[in-house]
Amino acid sequence: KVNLNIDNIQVSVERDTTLLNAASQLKIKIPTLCYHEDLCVAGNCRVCVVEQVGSDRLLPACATPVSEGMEIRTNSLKVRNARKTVIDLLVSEHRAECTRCYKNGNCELQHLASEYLIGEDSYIDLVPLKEYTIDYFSPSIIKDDSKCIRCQRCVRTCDELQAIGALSVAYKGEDMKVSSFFEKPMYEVICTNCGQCVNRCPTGALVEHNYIDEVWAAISNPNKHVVVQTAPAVRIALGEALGMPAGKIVTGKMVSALRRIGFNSVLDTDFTADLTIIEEGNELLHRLKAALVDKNPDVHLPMTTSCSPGWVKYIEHMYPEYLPNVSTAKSPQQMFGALAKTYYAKKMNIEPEDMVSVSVMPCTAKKYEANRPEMHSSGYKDVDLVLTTRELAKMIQQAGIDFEALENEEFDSFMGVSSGAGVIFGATGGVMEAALRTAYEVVTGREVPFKGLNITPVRGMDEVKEATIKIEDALPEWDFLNGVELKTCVAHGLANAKTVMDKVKKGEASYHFIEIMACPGGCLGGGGQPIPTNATIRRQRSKAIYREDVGKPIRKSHENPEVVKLYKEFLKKPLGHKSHELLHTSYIG
Ligand code: HC1
Repeated sequence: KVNLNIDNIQVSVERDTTLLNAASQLKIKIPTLCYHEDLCVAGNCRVCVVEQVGSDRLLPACATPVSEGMEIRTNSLKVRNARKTVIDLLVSEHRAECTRCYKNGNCELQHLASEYLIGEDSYIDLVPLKEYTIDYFSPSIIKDDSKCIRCQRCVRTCDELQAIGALSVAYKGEDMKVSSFFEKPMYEVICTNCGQCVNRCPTGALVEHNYIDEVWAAISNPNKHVVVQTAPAVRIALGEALGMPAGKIVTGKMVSALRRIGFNSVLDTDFTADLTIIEEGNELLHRLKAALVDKNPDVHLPMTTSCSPGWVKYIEHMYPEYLPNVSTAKSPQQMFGALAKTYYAKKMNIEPEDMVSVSVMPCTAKKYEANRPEMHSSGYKDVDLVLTTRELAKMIQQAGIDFEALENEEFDSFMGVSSGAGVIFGATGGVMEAALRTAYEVVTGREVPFKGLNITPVRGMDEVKEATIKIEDALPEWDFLNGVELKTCVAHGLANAKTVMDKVKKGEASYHFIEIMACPGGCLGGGGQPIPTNATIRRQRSKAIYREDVGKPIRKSHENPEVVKLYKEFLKKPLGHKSHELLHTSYIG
C-alpha cells in the first residue's frame, strides 16, 4: 500500500493507483476530458491537473501514479487557475454553438465551462476557428470537426476496443485533427458504424445521425400507420437518459411512453429475437448434419451469429473469406421489418406503403443495417427509421412526458410477445444462451443441463468465453449428434472478435458456433445507449437483463406462442421458402 495525503485527508491505496483514482476513493471529483475508464490513459487534455505541495509543477491526475508521502491539492488557487485556462482555451477553439448543438445539455465541455464560469472569449483571437467540414453522409454517425477538442477518446476507442483504426490523428501542432483515412467521409472508410466513438466523445464532434423529426412527421401524418419495435437492451437503459439509476428495468413505462408519443402499434424486437433463434438454430443443426453425416466439404463451420451489424461490417472488411461462416439469418431488427410489412400488414389490413416501420435500438450501426440494399425483402424498405435509446429519450422529453410517473403497460400482443431468451439477446452471451436453450431441447427433448436454464459459462464480461456442451441421448432424428461435444465461443467488442477470428484462421480453434457482438458488453453497451456508458454501468444493465429474463413466464424461444402461431399461419416451417424470402440473406462484402 502507498500512503498519501489528498486535500488534507490521509489515504492508503494500492501501488500503481493513479492520483485520479486515489482521489475518487475519497469521493473527491477531479474533472477530466480525455480520460475514460474503458481506455488507456492519454493525459493530453490537462484538465485534471493537481498540485503537489513543495513542487512547482502541476501533475495530470489521470496519468500520475501515487507515491509514498505525496501531498496533493486538487482545489488550490493554482489548480483552479490552470484548469480554467485549459477549459477556456478548449472553448475558444471549439465552435460553441451550444443552443443549436445536438449534445446541448450532455456535453462534458459545456458542463466544465459552466462549472468554471467561462464567460468571456479570452482566447478567441489567439485561436481563430479553422475551416471545417461536417460529414453528414453516414446514416449512423455525424462527424463535426469544429467541435472536436482533440482528446482522442474516439481514436483510442476505435483502435483499442474495436481494433479498427478508422479514426486517427493527422497533422501536427495547431493543425492536429482527428481524421479518417485521407479525410474521406465516414461511410467510405472501414468504419463499422458501431458508434462506440460517439458514446465516448465528450462534445458534439461525433454524434448519431438522428431521425427524430422524421419520426415525428410520420406520427403526425394521418395517412400513415407507424409501428415501433424496441430492442432488448433499450428497456434496461432508457431510464438512465431520463434521470433514473443504471440497471432499472423500464419496459412497462417505455411501452406506455411510446403509446403516448403516438405510435400506432407498439411491438417488440424480442419477438423476432425468438424467431431468430428458431431460424439460426436450425441453420446450425443443418450445417452440423452436412458436416457430420453428409461429409460435405463445402460446409462452413464454425458458424457465427449475424445479428450485430457492426460485426457483419467488420467481418466484411477484415475477414471477407469467412463471410460464408456468418449465419444467413437476418438480425431480429430486420426480420421484424420484413414481417411488419407483410405478415403484420396483412393481418391488420394495412397497405404496406402506408406503414412506417420504426425501430428503437441501443445501436448506431442498426441505422446503417436498415439502409443496406439486402434489407428490402418485403418489397419496401423493411425498417424505415432507426432511433437510438438516446433519441427516444429526447422524444419522451419533447413530448412533456413525466416518464417516472407513467404506469406500466404491455406491448401489443400480436408481434409483441417474447420469451426470456429473446430478452437476453441484449447481453454478451445472450444469443448463445438463447440458442443453446432451444437447440439442446430440440435435439434431446430435454432442457439444457444448467440450473434454472441459466447457462452461466457464457455469461459475464470476460473478453472471450468458451463453453462446451456434450450431447447425449439425442432423439432418433438427431442420432448423429450423440456424443458430440458442441463447442461454443462468445466475444464482445471487436478487438476480442479479432482475437477469436485470428485463432480460427490459424486453425487453433475447433468451435462449432461463435457469438460475436460488436460492442463491449453486447448491445447493452451499444453506441446508441445513454452516456455515460462504462464498465460499472454495463454490469448494472447486464444484471437487469437477466432479472428481466427470470421474470418472464416463458424462458425459451421455441415456446413463444406467437412465434409458434407465425409458423403455423405464415412461415410454415423453419428455413422454409417464406423464411428464405424474408428472413435470410447473405453478405457479399
Ligand atoms: Fe441488439 Fe439484436 S440483441 S443486435 O444487440 O440481435 O442493437 O438490444 O436489437 O436486431 O433482438 C442491438 C439489442 C438488438 C437485433 C435483437
